[in-house]
Amino acid sequence: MIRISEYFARDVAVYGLGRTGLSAALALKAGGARVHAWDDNEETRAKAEAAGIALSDINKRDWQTFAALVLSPGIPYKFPQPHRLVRMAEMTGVPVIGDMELFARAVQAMPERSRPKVIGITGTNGKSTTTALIGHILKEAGRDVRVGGNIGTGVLDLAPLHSNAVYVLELSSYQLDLVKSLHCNVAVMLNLSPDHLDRHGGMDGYQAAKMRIFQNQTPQDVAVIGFDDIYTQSMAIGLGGSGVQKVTQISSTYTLGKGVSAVEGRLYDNMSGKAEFIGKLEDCPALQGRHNFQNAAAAYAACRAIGLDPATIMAGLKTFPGLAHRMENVGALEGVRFVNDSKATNAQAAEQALRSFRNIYWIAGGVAKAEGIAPLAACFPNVTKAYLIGQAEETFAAALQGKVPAQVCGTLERAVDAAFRDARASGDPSPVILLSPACASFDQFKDYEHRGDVFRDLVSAMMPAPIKESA
Ligand code: UMA
Repeated sequence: MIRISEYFARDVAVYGLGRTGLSAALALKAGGARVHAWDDNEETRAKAEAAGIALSDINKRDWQTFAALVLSPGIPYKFPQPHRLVRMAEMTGVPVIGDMELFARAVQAMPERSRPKVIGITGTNGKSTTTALIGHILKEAGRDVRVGGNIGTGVLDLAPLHSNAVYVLELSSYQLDLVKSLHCNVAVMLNLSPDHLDRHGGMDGYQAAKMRIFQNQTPQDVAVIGFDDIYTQSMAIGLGGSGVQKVTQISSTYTLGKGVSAVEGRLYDNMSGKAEFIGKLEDCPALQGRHNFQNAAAAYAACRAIGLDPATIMAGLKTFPGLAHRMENVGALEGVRFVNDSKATNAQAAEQALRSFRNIYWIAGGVAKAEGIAPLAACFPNVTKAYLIGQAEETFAAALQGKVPAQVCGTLERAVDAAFRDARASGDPSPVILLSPACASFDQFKDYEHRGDVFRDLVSAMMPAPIKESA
């Protein structure tokens, strides 16, 4: 745990006691703050109490006494409208911050020479894979590395700050909205496309939240920026021109005049303006597909920025095992393969999986993004039938009408059952049951990890029990 002593002997409200809130409450308590912790969910409150956090209903407290409100990223901050308690904090002049801000300030409070290095990773798609990949490469290279943030481990749950450590942090737009002091020695912006627009009041707000990853960078720092979409292209050009930090462009689409390219999986380092061939990504089993080439190029550039040599990075790319919930094979039964791609919370992310397989029995749905599944039309020929769940099921069924046979299933459990029955009976060569929802999960699950875990459990429950050896 990273102890937070900034609020020693002061009152701090912590609202939301999921991963973020609970770790923040424990870190603040360990640093001597008087923590007033609350969650609207009874079960979550009970878990927090069991972890040693005394509850205090902040709805009924005197807000003038609070030095800060630590807000969980899932609770609306500005849009669609600020949560009632956020408005309360604003009215009483209480700063609203997130766990990432507590981390950032703890780092800034250290003498400059003994601060750990921070690599932040954001973007619409691929940020978890790139975060895990950078963590893996650094670990294999013998670095003291800690991986957390949106990827699943609350940042304050990571091992204590240490001058030789490297913190590799996945940063969501929700988390970036709640951070002011974070200084990333290396900031990675992979790509940008419309996502979470309801939470940011539109694309401008979403982009502005993402841009916060670059705030506080200095000329010694590096911004690694994708060059494959118009949003990040303009960021790369804008930041490059400003000269505030060094900018390394990366691309899986273009052979860049200066930067790191991974076109067709051939990784080239052209950062000095003289192209050097680094390796073929076909030798990296967990990094197939153009989206992964972009992730690999970004990880390469970030690790170079932190001082690793090209051969060490290439060795790490080759041994990367891949990520749970991202095109994860979770089993095969009677010739039917099950793939968990629950992390695909929007159409762009789902497209990667839908392009990678044929004879797909596609489980989709949940809370749809503005673009729905229309951008996936080019992948429909790969889909034999769709099984729709959650809030989006009727809208998706209408979008698929006349293009792909679809069944409205309601729940994931019913979708898995129906898909397996059809896939088994189809006689298709190598059918794949693919959970790649193109939707957020919050209507039926805690988050996309919970959705993927439920899918994995449903698949495991279908597997024949192992034959026990007699004694
Ligand atoms: N709550 C209330 N009142 C409300 C609303 C919520 O009390 O009105 C409570 C809920 O009961 C819950 C807590 O607030 O206990 C919600 O916390 P949270 O949703 O912020 O979840 P955490 O467990 O803290 O997880 C967060 C990230 N979740 C979100 O951003 C939604 C996790 O990212 C992250 O791994 C974790 O912090 C550690 O950093 C998940 C995610 O889905 C994986 N992220 C989104 C994405 O990737 O698209 C952004």
